[in-house]
Amino acid sequence: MTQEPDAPSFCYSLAGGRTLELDRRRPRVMGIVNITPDSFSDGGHWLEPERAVEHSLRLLEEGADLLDLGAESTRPGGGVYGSGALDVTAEEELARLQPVLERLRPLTDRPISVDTRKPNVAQRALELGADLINDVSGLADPEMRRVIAAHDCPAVLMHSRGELATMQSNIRYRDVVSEVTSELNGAARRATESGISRLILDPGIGFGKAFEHNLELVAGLGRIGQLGYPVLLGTSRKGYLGALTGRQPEERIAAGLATIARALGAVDILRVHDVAPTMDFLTVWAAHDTPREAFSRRTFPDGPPA
Ligand code: HH2
Repeated sequence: MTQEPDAPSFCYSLAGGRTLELDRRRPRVMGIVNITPDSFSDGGHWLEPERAVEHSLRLLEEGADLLDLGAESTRPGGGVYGSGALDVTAEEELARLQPVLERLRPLTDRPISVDTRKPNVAQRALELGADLINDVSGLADPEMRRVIAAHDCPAVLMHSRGELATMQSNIRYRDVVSEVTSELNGAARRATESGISRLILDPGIGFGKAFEHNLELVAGLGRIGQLGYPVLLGTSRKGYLGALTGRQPEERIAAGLATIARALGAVDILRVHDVAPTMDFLTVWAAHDTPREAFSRRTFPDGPPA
């Protein structure tokens, strides 16, 4: 994380009257809460509302700057996840999400994002106090754009190509970084024209991307940042890290941290399952740029160690 004096910063006001301050010199950490039976790495762990709330509070205690609640698995089909996630109706998605959001909202002032592709789920989530919407289908649905514009809230616009069920077959790019950047630019323009003024762009790691595309996108993230919006990266526990290391999803923490190391300086939000190790990583990384005398007495009550 180089301390570039001209690193961009953004201050986004949120639907709930809160704010999200972003500073590329110190990316924010978004803790993932999957209220699903079938997410690729933690399906079924937090399906019970009490357990999802407990897990959310734990991630906040570990230092998450914001949370991302998702009640539908979006693991793509056609690749390592076989036929991919099962379709979930809006009713089912809301039945999972609502009790968690209702209990969690009064317990934290940190921003809560909701990961959904469905405008009516987004609408209800915003009424229940969600602060922003994360849409893995890139705000392609005009009704989703209308809901977000009407609530005047920020949105994560993630890149993907094709339908979830088939996007991991027949993947073709000539130059993945240029093509993803240009497609994100087009989608951002459509969103802006629909009245959405605060966007966060995401290359969509693993969504319609082959193994090498994920590596190229992490290394080339700076190009997406040049579009002038904050950038979110979601590599946590993903399949290509398993292909590189041979490890199961929960064992991919170190692999995920390596992707973060590559992205630092070009990313504003890190979407992760493993908040505590990510916080440790960012703290120690940043410490190398901090003069020793600047460490506070809160960090070292007896003064910095010799
Ligand atoms: N990845 C997943 C889900 N939502 N949203 C954004 N913006 N970017 C991502 O990379 C992204 C996302 C997949 O991860 P996870 O939520 O853990 O899995 P599942 O979709 O199986 O619930």
